[in-house]
This record gives sequence, structure tokens and C-alpha cells, in this order.
Amino acid sequence: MDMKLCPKCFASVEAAGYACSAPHCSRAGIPVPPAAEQEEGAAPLCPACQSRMTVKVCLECGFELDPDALQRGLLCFSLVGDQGVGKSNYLGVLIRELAGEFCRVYGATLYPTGGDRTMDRYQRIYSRPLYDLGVCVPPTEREDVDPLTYTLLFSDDSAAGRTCALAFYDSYGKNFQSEANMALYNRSIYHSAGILLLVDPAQFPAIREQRSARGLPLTPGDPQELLLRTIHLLRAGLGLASVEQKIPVPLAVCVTKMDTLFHQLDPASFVRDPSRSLRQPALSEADLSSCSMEMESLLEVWGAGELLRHVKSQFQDWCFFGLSALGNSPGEQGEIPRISPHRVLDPLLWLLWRNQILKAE
Ligand SMILES: Nc1nc2c(ncn2[C@@H]2O[C@H](COP(=O)(O)OP(=O)(O)OP(=O)(O)O)[C@@H](O)[C@H]2O)c(=O)[nH]1
Ligand SMILES: [Mg+2]
Ligand SMILES: [Zn+2]
Ligand SMILES: [Zn+2]
Repeated sequence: MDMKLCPKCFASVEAAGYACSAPHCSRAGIPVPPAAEQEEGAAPLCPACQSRMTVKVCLECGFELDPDALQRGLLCFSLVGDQGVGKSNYLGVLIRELAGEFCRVYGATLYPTGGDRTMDRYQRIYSRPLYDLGVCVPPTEREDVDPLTYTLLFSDDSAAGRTCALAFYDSYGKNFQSEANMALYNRSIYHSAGILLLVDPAQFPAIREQRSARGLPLTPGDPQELLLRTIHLLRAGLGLASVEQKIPVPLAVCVTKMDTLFHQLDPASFVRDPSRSLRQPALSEADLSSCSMEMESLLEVWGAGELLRHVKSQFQDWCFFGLSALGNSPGEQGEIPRISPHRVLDPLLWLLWRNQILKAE
């Protein structure tokens, strides 16, 4: 994506503003344009309290800009999926696994950027419920959700990967009910270096039937309709007029909550095994493609063959994943005493590989 765009509102930040960060200042956080006579690199004084404003922000939306990330160019990863498919719980667990398991195996570190905001938000929205209170992340209620931004650092001589700046976009599931709302609140979609389309198995006809026969709750929304809306947005945003031109953004189709279906899978299932891309600091292409093929045949069985064909005909680069963020179903009050993530890193590792950040075996 373009290097000099705000990760929140995607306005150009060629001329970034400044904001005062002095506690209790009446103008704290309000963007101030750089003064015309200002020396290159010198931070201006706050008009209210006269302290030096060192925090760079977007003039349009006030989002704190990380100089390193701007320079490097951000890789944006958008989570797309109807209400209740598991986006927020997935993201909460994904970041934890990325900082922990991934960094351990690949010799990297995950550094939150954007000042305290990423760290505070991750802590408050995701980590506190999941890892302190032992409950699920609650439904997202804000229409515009700020991205979480990080730098994934590898040492200069690392053979495992290349340092990159990442932004993750969770969202309010209801936005996805109309293309107009998606265009307004989910602009990250066509600035993405990769899209994670999250689908709940209970959205597929065959699983819906099984679940409704047993009186279990269903997840609303039709993943195929959402895929088509996403395709329209991407085509419009990227200026791809001809439908023969495939969309160049890699698409990871992720079937969530696979823990609910483990008992139905073949004993020889690859999807049920732990990921082979965390055994060594390189992706296992063979493992990812075995899982993708297994998921493709499951989608056919579950009555989602059409979705599969749309993906293949519209995208240059796609892969199917089956994962579980929590590893088991939460209780009635959302309590989840033990989180056992399963294959949550696979889609991100694949997307990083497609973006030349990681290597395959
Ligand atoms: N069994 C199982 N249930 C899950 C898993 N992840 C999420 N859930 C359930 O799905 C519900 C919805 O998950 P969320 O992460 O809030 O879904 P969302 O896509 O963020 O929904 P919105 O924020 O409303 O758009 C959770 O409250 C859990 O009950 C999982 O890995 N396994
Ligand atoms: Mg959510
Ligand atoms: Zn902005
Ligand atoms: Zn001030």
C-alpha cells in the first residue's frame, strides 16, 4: 500500500500534525497543523500550555502516527466476517500467539506502535477478558474500530523473516450487512495486504441443519453474500474494471470455531493436527496446502461449493483454513476457563509469506 497514509482514516499524511500529550492540557490530543515557518523535524509548542508537542498525529482523525511504520509502509490485514463469527476473539488470541509462540519459534519480537493506544486497547478489549477474567471478548459495538498497529522485528541477519509494520483491523459485524457501510467504515479493505474472511461453520447449510435439529444457536449472515460485497469493494477500490482481472490481494478464508466439528472430522484429518509451520522458523507449504484442500472438500460437503468457486475465480491468491481461537465452546455467561488455540497463526503466516516477509521450507 501507499506509504504515507493514515492507518485509521487513510487520509494522506504527507503533512502530519502534532498533538499535545501534556496531562490535563485543554488541547491534549487535538491535532495542530505544522507551522509554515517550522524547521524540519522541530516539534512546535502547544498553543494552550506551551509544552513541546512531540506526538505526530493525522490531521484528519487525530490517530497517532508511528514514524517508523510510516516510513516502512504498513501491511494492513482486515478481518471481514458477519456478526458473531468470531473476529474479535480470533484477533485477541492471534496477537497473543504472534507475540508468544510465533516470536519464540521465528526469533522475532512484536512491538506495539501508535503510542499507548495499541497497548491499551489490546489490553482493555481483548487481553483482559480472555486472559485475566476468563471470558470471551464481548460483541463489538463501535462502528469504527481503531486498528492495532505493531512492528514485527527480526534481527538484520535473520533467515526467518524481514522486519515489517503491521496493522490489524477488527470491526463491527453489522457494518458488513451493507456495502455502503463497509465502504464507509471498512476502508482498510482495499488498502489491505491481505484479507481474512472469517466464516462460522454454523453459517453453512449442512451445519445449520444439524444445529437447528439439536436446538443449538445459529450464526446469522450468508458468507457468500459477504464475499461478493467484499469483491465489489475491492474491485472498485483497486480500479479493476474487468471481471477477468483477478484481485491481487491475497485472501485467507478462515473457518472459525472448528473445535465444534473436530469430532466429525476424518481420523486422518490434517486440520485437526497442530500446525507444522511452528516446528521450525519456516512455513510448511505442504501442511498449509493439505489443510486448504481438506477445507475445500469440507466446504463442498457443507453446501458451500459456490463460495469456493467464487473465491477461486475472483482472487489470484487464496487459501482455506480451519481454526479455533478458543479451542472449546464458552459457557452460558461467556466463561472460558482454558483457551487452547488451534492453528490460529496459519492464516497470518500464509499472508506474511505471500507478502515476502516469511519464507517457506
Ligand atoms: N466454540 C467456539 N466458539 C467461539 C470461538 N470463538 C468465538 N466463539 C463464540 O462466538 C461468539 C462471537 O465471537 P466474537 O469474537 O465476539 O465475534 P465477532 O465476529 O467479533 O462479532 P461482532 O463483534 O458482533 O461482529 C463468542 O462470544 C463465542 O461464544 C471458538 O474458537 N470456538
Ligand atoms: Mg467483534
Ligand atoms: Zn487519519
Ligand atoms: Zn498542551
